[in-house]
Order: sequence, then structure tokens, then C-alpha cells
Amino acid sequence: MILEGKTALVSGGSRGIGRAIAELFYAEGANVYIFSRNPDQLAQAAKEIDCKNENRCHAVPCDVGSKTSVDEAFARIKADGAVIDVLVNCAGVNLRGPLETMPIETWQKVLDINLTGTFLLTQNCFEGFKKRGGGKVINIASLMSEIARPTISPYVASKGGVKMFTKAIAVEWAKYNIQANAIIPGYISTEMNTPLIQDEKFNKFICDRTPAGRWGKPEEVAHAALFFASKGADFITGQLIAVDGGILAAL
Ligand code: GCO
Repeated sequence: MILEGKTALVSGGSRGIGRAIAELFYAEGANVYIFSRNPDQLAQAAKEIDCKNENRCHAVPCDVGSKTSVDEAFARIKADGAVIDVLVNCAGVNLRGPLETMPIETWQKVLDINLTGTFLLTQNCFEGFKKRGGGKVINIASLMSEIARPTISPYVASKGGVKMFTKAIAVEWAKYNIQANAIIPGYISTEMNTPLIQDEKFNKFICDRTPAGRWGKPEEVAHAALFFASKGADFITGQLIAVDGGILAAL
């Protein structure tokens, strides 16, 4: 199995894309930690992911937008004697609304979780990566790292930052055999996008705009994460893979 003997941390691992990545990494032999703000959803997810009852999926409550919460979560991992080999920064929120009336609190919350959270978790994994002689950082960027649409300005800004932060990690930590790459999910059928899927007009717009003619599945993103987590990607760093049904390739 591709991740046998590896310990992975997936933020936002209790649902959506993060959940699918945690499940696939578990299936490939990894010892998996999942972070999420929602303790009940988190505990249930860990139980379901650990379907072989091997105690290989661990739920750690964490608000990645809070340094205090992140420090406490990493203290728990350290107390377990675990060292992270593969970090997946997937925790993210999208709070929508017109730019002209966007409250600063909304802007700050989206940037804190999506971008600063990625910074905090990445920085906390560095010592362990160095101890292990290398590591993997996989950031979940977005179509919005490359293009924008109205009413989601904080999310677009945060995901643009995730793209370039991925390159910053890649160039600074390559000498430690740490690779950093990002995945650009297209429109994926997740809880975050439920309001969009249920909006008949927007749903049609996305299916027409996506050459594959459909919404993607979280597990389709997970396989790209598994590739970046594998030894086969040891000479790939600072790159982005779009799992988007062809949207970014099309006019
Ligand atoms: C939106 C969506 C998008 C997608 C995804 C695309 O409001 O347009 O939430 O942001 O979720 O980020 O990559």
C-alpha cells in the first residue's frame, strides 16, 4: 500500500474533499489524523474512516484559523508520539456576499481559515518533516486560485494566496526533501456547494461550463492527493493539478 507506515494529517478531514482524502489515505495504509472544528462530526467521521478498527484514524478538534487551537492540536499529536509525514491543508470555508458590503469580520474569517490556517499547520509540521528526512505538503487550492467569479472575494483572495504560498513552501523547503504541491478542484459535489447545486440556474451554468458536463466527486480529488503524497512525486514540487472536468482548459 502506497502510504504504509506514513502518518498523514488532513485538516477539514471530517467531510467533503478532506473526508475523501482521509478515507483513501487510510485505505492505502496511512495512520491518519483529521482536524475539524465540529467535535461531534469529527468523532463520527474518525470512527467511520477507521472501518478496519485498527485505531489508524484519530480525531483532533482544531480551528485552523486560531493559533491557540492549532498549538493545542499539535501538542496532542506530539503527546501521541506521532510525527506527520504528509500534511493535507483542506480545511476551508466560503462565505459569499457582494464585495461592496462584505463585512471585515467575514473577510478575516475566510482568510484566517483558508490561508493563515494553511500557514500555521505547515509551519507546525516542519520539525517533524526535518526529523524524518522529508515530507509532503498538499494544499487544496481552487479554481479560484486562477479565475474569479462575483460574490466570493475573500475566498478568491485566500485561494490565490494558497497557490502562491504552495510555491513559497516548495522553493524554501526543497533542500529538506519536502515537496509542496496543490490541487485545484473544480466544482465538486460537497456540503460547501450544496446551495449552488440546489440552485437550478447555477447548477445548469456549471454543468454547461464544465467540459465533462457534471460536478466532480470528492474521491476524484482524493486520487490526485494520493499521487502527490506518493514517492512517485518526490521530484515534483511547487506544482498544481486541476481536477476540474476541463473547466480551466476551456474558453
Ligand atoms: C463557489 C464555489 C467554488 C468552488 C470551488 C471551485 O462559490 O463558486 O464554492 O468556490 O467551491 O472553490 O474550485
